[in-house]
Amino acid sequence: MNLPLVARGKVREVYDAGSGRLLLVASDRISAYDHVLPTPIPDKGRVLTALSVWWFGQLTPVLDSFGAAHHLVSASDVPAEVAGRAMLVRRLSMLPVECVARGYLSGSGTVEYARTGAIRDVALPAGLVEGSQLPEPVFTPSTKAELGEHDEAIDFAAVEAAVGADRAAELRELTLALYRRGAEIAREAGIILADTKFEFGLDGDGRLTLGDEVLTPDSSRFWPALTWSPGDAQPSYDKQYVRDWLTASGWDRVSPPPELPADVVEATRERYVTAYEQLTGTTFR
Ligand code: Q0Z
Repeated sequence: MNLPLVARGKVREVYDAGSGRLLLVASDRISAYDHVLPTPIPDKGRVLTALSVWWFGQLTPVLDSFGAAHHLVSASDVPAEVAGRAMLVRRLSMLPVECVARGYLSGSGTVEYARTGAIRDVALPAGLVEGSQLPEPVFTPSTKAELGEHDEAIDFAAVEAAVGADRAAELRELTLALYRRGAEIAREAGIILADTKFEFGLDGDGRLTLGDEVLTPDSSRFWPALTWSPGDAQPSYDKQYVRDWLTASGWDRVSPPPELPADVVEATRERYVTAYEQLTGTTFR
């Protein structure tokens, strides 16, 4: 393949494909508790890539309604060694904000709410618990952290300062519209899309463009709708077997993580494939 590496994340890489294009490559690596595990999940990279590609199609009407676009060029015209797990995309000038939408209270959102009764600039009713659906989805932007750091929450004024007031308002409205449509589609497939993160950029004509991967279990929290029960920690649709096994193993979450047993690998692979098949209504492969 031999393309220049542009960026590397925990579980994926970006290469310069020339002609103003990038190649986004998803690996089979999986992370848990902020560590990359030594055991890959077969087909994870292909499932997440196929899911992103499918979502770009589903979200095109929402993007159109905003006069926006997405960055996907092709998932088929890619080097053979990454076939199925790579997307050829237009190279954008990325905006320096992670655009997160939350429809449910979880994780850092629960911590913020418990401390302040609000999430960012949005006051919330009393009595919400981990897993509660929010009255309305909330835009909770963050800064892009360096590799190994955590994204840092920012308020809306910081988004305005970073990209201008008009662009900030557009990012908030488009993020929430994309989340609402994604959550509606997911819910029909028995999956709660608790929250998700989008990244946007500007193309050569200055057009607002949805980039990165979209609405995958790596960029979102997916919960099985069947077991949704506010007040408890919600099981992750995809990673719960991994987390449960790591916890039961006695691993301290600091040392290098242990190898996963074959049954946990297979159950986790099956969750990724099932998520894809439930959402798209098509067979994987
Ligand atoms: C996205 C990232 C990943 C590590 C660069 N269309 C685009 N134009 C310019 N830059 C990007 C994109 Cl998608 C871009 N990232 C995030 C992705 C590994 C970091 F696969 N980095």
